[in-house]
Amino acid sequence: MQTVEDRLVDILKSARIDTILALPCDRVKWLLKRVSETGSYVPLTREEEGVGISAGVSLAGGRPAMIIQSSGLGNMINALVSLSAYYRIPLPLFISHRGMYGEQIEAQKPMGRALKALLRASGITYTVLERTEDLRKIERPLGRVFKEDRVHAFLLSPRLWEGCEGTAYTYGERVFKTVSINRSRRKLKARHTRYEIISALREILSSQVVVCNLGVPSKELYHILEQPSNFYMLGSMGMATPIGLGIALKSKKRVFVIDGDGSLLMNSGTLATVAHLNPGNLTIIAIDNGVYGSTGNQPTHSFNLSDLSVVARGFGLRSVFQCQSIDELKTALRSRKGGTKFIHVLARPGNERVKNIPFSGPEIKDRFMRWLGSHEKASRP
Ligand SMILES: Cc1ncc(C[n+]2csc(CCOP(=O)(O)OP(=O)(O)O)c2C)c(N)n1
Repeated sequence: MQTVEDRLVDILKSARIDTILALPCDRVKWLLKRVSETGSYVPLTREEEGVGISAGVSLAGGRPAMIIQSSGLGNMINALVSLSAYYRIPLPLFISHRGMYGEQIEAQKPMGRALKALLRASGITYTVLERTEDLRKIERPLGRVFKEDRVHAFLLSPRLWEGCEGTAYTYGERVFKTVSINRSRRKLKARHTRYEIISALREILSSQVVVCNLGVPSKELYHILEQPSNFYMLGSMGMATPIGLGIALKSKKRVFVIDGDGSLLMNSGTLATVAHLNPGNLTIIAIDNGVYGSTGNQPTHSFNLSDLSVVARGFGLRSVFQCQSIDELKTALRSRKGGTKFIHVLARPGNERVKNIPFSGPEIKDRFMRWLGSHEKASRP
């Protein structure tokens, strides 16, 4: 019997879709694996760029489609309405509809609830796909997208994937060819997983402000070192470094950000703002495992191509370190170079099986602010 993924890939093929642009969601990891085997997969750094690339593909006579998560619609709404819809450039969107049907992550719920209203307010029609029988509902609106030059969204309910077991992304050893600023290439080897790296930082991060990337990184930190000064991110991908920057500007405390390659690539411009403000109490630890680890290990462009330490230097950061071992990471953390530190740590893909964080967003905020407030007061003369 054909799987849901196979059927979807067939539907896309028969609609002559030739470019499938995607930013992962855990629920569609099997579908993305199938799509990556078709040769038409374009991995994105941010949903918004997918709208631009799709427009270009259409302008040149191609047929694009995008696969994203509901939260990603928030990242692309301006481009979607002022480019695709306004210019009448066709674009079918396959949206993994999170925040409903047994959702475990509370932070997914606000965007999940707003999704249909946002689409309606933007004049974008949609079709809800809840069960495998609903796959039949795709063909006609998909045909109209290209016949009538429109945007149309297909909302993929998590229910659609019930019982699905596909092939996961797997990796051998990760050897990263880095380009140093003087353009010589050197080979670096990733030795540790994210969990091993955070575990090695347990003492250093203890009683410090730590803003942690969403998904598995925050869950791992919770497991390794739970403390009220941790700001766990439950959503808003790409915001760890900006949040840390804001705290560092207003607080005298040392601020650590644990960020990820996928999240930094989604919002890399923030490194220019960090470089501009350059607060000396901010340290960004960019754990680069070369994949979107939390959503099924789909490779990011930093797996063997983009070098985040060169990116950081290019944006103007001055205290930039690149590490392949925990010893190197600890040496970088001890360095007395001034300004914001950006520490690029090469990591192996892999997630530790850890429990969900039991706190809500407002709880994380309240205990964090209470902790910071009392500490700031205690250090006042
Ligand atoms: C706007 C948006 N798009 C997609 C997602 C789904 N998502 C959650 S975590 C994640 C991967 C983050 O990757 P990275 O920052 O490299 O961290 P890692 O899990 O690999 O440590 C993705 C794609 C999301 N939460 N928000």
